[in-house]
Amino acid sequence: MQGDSIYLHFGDITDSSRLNDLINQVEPNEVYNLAAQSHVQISFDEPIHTSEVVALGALKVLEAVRNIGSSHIRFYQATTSEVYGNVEASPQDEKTPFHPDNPYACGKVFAFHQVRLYREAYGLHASNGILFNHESPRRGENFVTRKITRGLARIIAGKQDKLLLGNLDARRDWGHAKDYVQAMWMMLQQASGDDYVIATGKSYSVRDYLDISFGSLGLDWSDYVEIDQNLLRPIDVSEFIGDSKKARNALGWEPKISLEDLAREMVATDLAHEGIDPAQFGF
Ligand code: F7E
Repeated sequence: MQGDSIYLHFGDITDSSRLNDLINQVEPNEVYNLAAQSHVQISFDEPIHTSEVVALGALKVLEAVRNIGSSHIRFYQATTSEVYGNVEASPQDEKTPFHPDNPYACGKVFAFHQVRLYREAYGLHASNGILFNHESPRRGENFVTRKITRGLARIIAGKQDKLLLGNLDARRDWGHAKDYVQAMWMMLQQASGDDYVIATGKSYSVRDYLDISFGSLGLDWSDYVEIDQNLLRPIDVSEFIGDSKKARNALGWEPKISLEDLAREMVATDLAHEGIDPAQFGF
């Protein structure tokens, strides 16, 4: 597919021969591997598919990059705060031990080490961005922030009465995807590859996110939210909070968008999707 400056090539991350062909054909300067089955709860239901995509998929892209034999290609791997799992240490930084608590996170730990190995063994300019949760109005509808803002907009539109959720006590370090994509790019502009934690350093509960988003429309979420036991995970990480001092010092990166502004942007966008003018609510 061709646009003004974007070419979209189709391919499957689990298909090595296609990846080899594409890397040969495109001859990229930078490769960002963001491909994943990235939903934690789904990874409990589909651990094998998740591992094929998340773990072996990353290795197949690395191999395709190595096979082309071009030393100029720079590689970014989307690693995740999920690699830390329920560790005692808080906040988590690049030295915090990994303790993955779901199949998705196990696959990401495998990929993390492959990236490090390709950097050390083959001299590849390869970086792991250990990104904590990052959200935007484009977030998939089955992740909690978007599920909440979309559900809220549908409640206002009269399309649903209730919002079913799981663990409201979980705490996450949520940032805006726009800030985090900037960090990915910054990593590949460095002289050599490395591993960096990207996080805001602040953690909020799902309850806090409900307060902010429903509160922005003057509503009390407890009038609408019900707990669905099926949405509770076999293990859920109770709190993530990241320390991104290394990225702040080495890359000069810092997050610019607050959780309040992110939630308001998501609420306003979901209202607009329902044909409701967010200005009615003072947005
Ligand atoms: O859950 C709780 C849930 O699915 C956040 C992915 O991008 O970030 C994301 O993983 C929290 C969890 O994201 C519902 O139990 C309550 O404690 O939005 P989430 P996640 O699992 O943190 C990391 C960094 C990644 O790498 C992942 O790929 O919210 N929660 N009720 C719920 N979560 C969902 N999805 N749906 C609920 O109804």
